[in-house]
Amino acid sequence: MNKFLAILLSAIVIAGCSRSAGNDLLWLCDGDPVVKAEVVVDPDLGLINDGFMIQGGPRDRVIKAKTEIGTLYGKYALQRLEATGKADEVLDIKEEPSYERRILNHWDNLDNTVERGYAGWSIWHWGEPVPVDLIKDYARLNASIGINGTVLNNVNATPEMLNQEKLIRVAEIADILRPYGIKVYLSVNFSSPAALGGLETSDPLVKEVQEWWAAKVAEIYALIPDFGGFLVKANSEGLPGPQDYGRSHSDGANMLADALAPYDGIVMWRAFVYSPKSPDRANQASEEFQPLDGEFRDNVLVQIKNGPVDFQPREPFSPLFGQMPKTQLMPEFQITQEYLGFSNHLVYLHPLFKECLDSDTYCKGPGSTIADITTGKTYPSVYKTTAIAGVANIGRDENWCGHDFAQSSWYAFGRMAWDVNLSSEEIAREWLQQTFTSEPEFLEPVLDMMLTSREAAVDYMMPLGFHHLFAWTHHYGPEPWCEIPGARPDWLPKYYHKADQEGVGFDRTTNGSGNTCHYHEPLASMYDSIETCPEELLLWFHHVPWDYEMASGRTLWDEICLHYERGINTVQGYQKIWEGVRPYVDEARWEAVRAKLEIQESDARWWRDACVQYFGEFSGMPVPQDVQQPQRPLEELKKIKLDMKHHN
Ligand code: GCV
Repeated sequence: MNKFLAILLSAIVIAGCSRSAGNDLLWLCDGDPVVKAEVVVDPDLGLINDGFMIQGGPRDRVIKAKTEIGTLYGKYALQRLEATGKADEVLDIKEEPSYERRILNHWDNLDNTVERGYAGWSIWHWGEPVPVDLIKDYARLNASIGINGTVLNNVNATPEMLNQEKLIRVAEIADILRPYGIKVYLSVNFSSPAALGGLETSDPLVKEVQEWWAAKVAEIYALIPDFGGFLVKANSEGLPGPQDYGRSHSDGANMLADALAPYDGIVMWRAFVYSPKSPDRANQASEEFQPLDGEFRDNVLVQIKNGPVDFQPREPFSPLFGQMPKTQLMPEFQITQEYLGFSNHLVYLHPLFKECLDSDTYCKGPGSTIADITTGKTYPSVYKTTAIAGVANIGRDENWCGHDFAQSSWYAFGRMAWDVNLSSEEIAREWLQQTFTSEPEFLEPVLDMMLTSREAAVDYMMPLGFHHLFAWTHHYGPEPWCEIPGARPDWLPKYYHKADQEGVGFDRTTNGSGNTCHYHEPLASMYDSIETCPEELLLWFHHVPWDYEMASGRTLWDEICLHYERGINTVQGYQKIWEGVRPYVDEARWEAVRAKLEIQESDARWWRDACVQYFGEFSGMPVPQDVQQPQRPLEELKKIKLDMKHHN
């Protein structure tokens, strides 16, 4: 038999492009999705995982891969090249994924609400008939950008998720996703043996508990032979975990890993832990996890949020990435905009993601970036697998994400997981071309809008290292004054900004919480000194006098006011850009984005008015003359209480 398992010479209609759920305006659905190429599956090719090659000119084009899924990725890549006008010449492309596992984390609950989801109810339609076409569309979109795994349920997991009835439903979803190369994973609740299985304990070192998990895992694999594994949030924000029994995170993770190992399943154990007792929330993950370096099984990855606190508009990278050289680590990003204006604000997130991945931890000398560590380049012998996670912003909304431009961050997450070296501009450009048009009069200004949008949000929400100034529970608008009787201090903005008459900012230096020591040199010294700390992180690491002279020669106070104004001006500029590109966009999408920009502009002014007036009470300094003065009185803003749920 010919060594090629399959050779197809045909017009290839990309499988599943059914448009059944109103998706004609998404990437890879615009225009006629037909490409001509010979498709070759050759297991002997020198390619990693599901990599592919595209060779030849338009008349003799060949797509080669070791696997069927690799050829599918090749077809999507060729289609993307066609859609972006790059397929007319002779091609010689070889692509291999940066991460082996490229995973979406859905924070979807069994009642179909979505934690921090702003695009409607869960697409899994729990308790309703399986929406086969919708899930196929979801699978196709994800496969087209290389995503190959999905955690179906919230990390705040209910034990009920592991009921047999639920697992049968999960198997049905897995069957729909499989042809697109997407594996299913589940978040599990650590106390499931007691809560669901009726055992007296969920102590990971107790034999009956281990047997319970082994039996549950066997049940799962009988239904889903290619099941990916478990994601676990343990001893975090009230969720149970091994520490409830005096055991460590590694005891808990390894017990689950042993149950999954016979089936090649993995455990993704989250490092998102913080105890109210710790003097600095930013230190907590390192304090708990660094001593466990080297203690985790080969099929465990420790999943770390990009920053040490919680998906803020800007944080330094989590120092934990540089502190566990003997452990497989994976980054977690938040695609859903919990802290970035929900689905109301246009904020393209790739620059935020890339800022983290490109950060040099110096853990093995210069060049030890988070991308290199987590793709296994820095410590190759430690990494048996590699993975990256993004908290999904997907819901049942017609446009999937609530804001047409929020799709771009989903798209960017997938493209980045496939190729960490792609720039924010490359990804944004190709997304715009496939989703809207390649007309330069549209493309260039809108590209500029996307590329500056993250920095604009930092400016109008939390410039210069401010963080967590958000309103209680929903995290939408500003509430730096927030006080909730009896609340955990580290859930309140004052814990983070520490404003007083002298100045503002969290002293995380060696004289303060000591967080700067969690970084390797030269970063530790750089962050520790107010002179050398980058201004964009100044108030993250330092308590700074209001009249401190900034690089511009202005005082800190004046710079704060100017940043807020700059953020507002930038959004007002976006409104003008959007007016200008009206001829290039269909009316429905144009109007939807226009309406969202109006909200964003008004919110930016709300942020400025709230923060400038509130902090002005501490600084005692006036808003500079050349900056627009606040418009709404602080007392009025303090009365705003939004009744926002975790989904809309
Ligand atoms: C899933 C933050 C969010 C929570 C989220 C948590 C986490 O605290 O506000 O909604 O819970 O992060 O990542 O586990």
